[in-house]
Amino acid sequence: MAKETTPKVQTIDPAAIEVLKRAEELGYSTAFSRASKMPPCPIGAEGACCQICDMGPCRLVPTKANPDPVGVCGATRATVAARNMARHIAAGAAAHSDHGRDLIFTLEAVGKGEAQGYELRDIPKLYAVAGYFGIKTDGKKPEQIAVEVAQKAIADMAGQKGEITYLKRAPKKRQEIWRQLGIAPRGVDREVVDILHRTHMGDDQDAEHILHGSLRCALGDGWGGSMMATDISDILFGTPSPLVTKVNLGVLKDDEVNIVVHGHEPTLSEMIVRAVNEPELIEYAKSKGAKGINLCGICCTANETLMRQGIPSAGNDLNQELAIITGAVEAMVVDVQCIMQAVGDLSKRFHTKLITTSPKVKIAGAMHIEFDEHHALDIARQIVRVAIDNYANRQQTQIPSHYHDLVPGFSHEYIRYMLGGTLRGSFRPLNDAVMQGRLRGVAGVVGCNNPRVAQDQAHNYIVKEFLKNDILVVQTGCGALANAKYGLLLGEAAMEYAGPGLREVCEAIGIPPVLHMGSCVDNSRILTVLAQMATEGGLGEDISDIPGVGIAPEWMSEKALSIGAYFAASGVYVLFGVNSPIANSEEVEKIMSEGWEKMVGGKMEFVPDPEEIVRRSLAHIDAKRAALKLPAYDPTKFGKSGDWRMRELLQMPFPERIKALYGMPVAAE
Ligand code: MSK
Repeated sequence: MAKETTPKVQTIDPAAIEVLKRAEELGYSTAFSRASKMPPCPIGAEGACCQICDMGPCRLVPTKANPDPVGVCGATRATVAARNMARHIAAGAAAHSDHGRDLIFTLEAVGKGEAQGYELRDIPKLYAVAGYFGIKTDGKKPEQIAVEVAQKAIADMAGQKGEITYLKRAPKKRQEIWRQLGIAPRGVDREVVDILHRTHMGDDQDAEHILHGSLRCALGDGWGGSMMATDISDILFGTPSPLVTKVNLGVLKDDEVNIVVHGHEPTLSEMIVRAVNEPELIEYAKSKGAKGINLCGICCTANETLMRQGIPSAGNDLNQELAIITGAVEAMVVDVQCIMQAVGDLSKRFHTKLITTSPKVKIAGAMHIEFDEHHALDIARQIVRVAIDNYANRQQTQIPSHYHDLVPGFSHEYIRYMLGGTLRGSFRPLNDAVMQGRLRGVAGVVGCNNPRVAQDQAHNYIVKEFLKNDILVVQTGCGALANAKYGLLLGEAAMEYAGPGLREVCEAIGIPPVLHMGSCVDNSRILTVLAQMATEGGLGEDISDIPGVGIAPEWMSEKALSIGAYFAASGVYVLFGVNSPIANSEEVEKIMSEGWEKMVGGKMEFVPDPEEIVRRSLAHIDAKRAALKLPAYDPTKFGKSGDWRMRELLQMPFPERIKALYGMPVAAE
């Protein structure tokens, strides 16, 4: 029986604590309370349950009498844990890549002039993507190029033989490793089917071989479906660059119609952004007694509109129920992925209209207004009207006052630009900072919230430890929102949390020490940064040479496992928190750690203790520095410059300050 916990134990977010107390008073359950009452199934949690045929389900739990149990068919613990993991990875890859597919269809419709409301916002990026696909652009209109890019991209996803086009965006050495190992992915669709086939009853039974296949599938996601989703989103909606916006439940407004977009796909939410700014709809909201329309987001649909349009975010994944419990949400508009079924029932206890919009996703009791890229703006207007009409039904509200500013929008294009300007954009200064030891290394800290651990706590702890140790952090998804809530995605955070070398880098370039790089599919942007660092020179020849790590401290979704696997296959050491879904098989743990490291240079480990995650990360980064023969990390060499020095000087009493500044004492009066 799980121990029931209190809001203060379940989250470190003051806004969430406030709303969880309200939920308790009202007697409503949330993911927090349900997780605290219902312990995870101990058999499933460790990957010990096999459900792939009707001779089972088999529970492969070792006992004293039977230390090495097998299933009815004879499947071992290693086979079952590997199959379960491979299926999770395939499901995650399918979700990301299908998201990419829908964007490709929208791009095609825009090119053909059949998509109402959309335009091609980043034409240079369209040309760059056309270049990857070998499409000739001379004399062609952007619309025609868009159609050709879309058709090539769809064919790429469905490729049956050969390898996906974007693989050539990886460093040469990495491409060769994949080809030699036979894990260069064909189309992601084929790789997902391959995993579902090979893990069917009576097929692949060799744990190592099953997991080998899962790497190929994950690569089809990271360097295929996800990377295309990112590129095409940028072409359609603009490549992000930094702007200032806000995050947390305090962005909801008491006197305006609140619309929350939630899920992952930017296609409809971008049209809703347009609709809420139309004078006619604003006037309509005013005619219903509201002061205006307030659009905000949850999860990754939030990240998409946040980084491009500055639309505030009401928070990360575990805030979805909490937003409704404020009583202030007129409509929660959901598309795909990470939408808890509980929001259906919960929305009925308030006045909130839950509106499903994807042809793939319906929730019992929700209103369904189906998205169609051909009429997206009209659909967006219809949704906004539903929300406005619902304003009159609002009852008592309780909106927490907490929110924080953040600066999102660090696309890899922007990072390149900020490191050298328009004419000399390059990753050279970043590589130099790592080589000098000013930066000890780099880390991607990404992924979800999980109510099995205190919301945001591990994200926050790990990132602060990295900053203290002069590690530049990049973030995506709910992890980025987790740390944005506490001010870590602001320039000022460098002064407060960064070690001396990282602080100098942030001051010199004028960036926060934690860079928001987008939504879950935008982990592909991190792959691009790593590829460019590897090819820039000075940090080896491959991603696996770079002193860096990837962490998912509070993961919960299958997409996170696909992301972890494609980073490992790309040469990165990846650590997951919370629990280990392969704990029932030491053999599988060894394959994914030592085995993968020998084979692809990256590895994936599940380490529930955040302190141990930091310890292993620092050891790995230092080992990579030593392998590159870089100077050992020494923070005492840096940090006596810039704003920090100015702050020290300003804190000195007057005579000492003059002496420090001019090297001479002040003459006595
Ligand atoms: S939304 S996959 S809870 S990061 Fe991308 Fe957040 Fe994880 Fe969903």
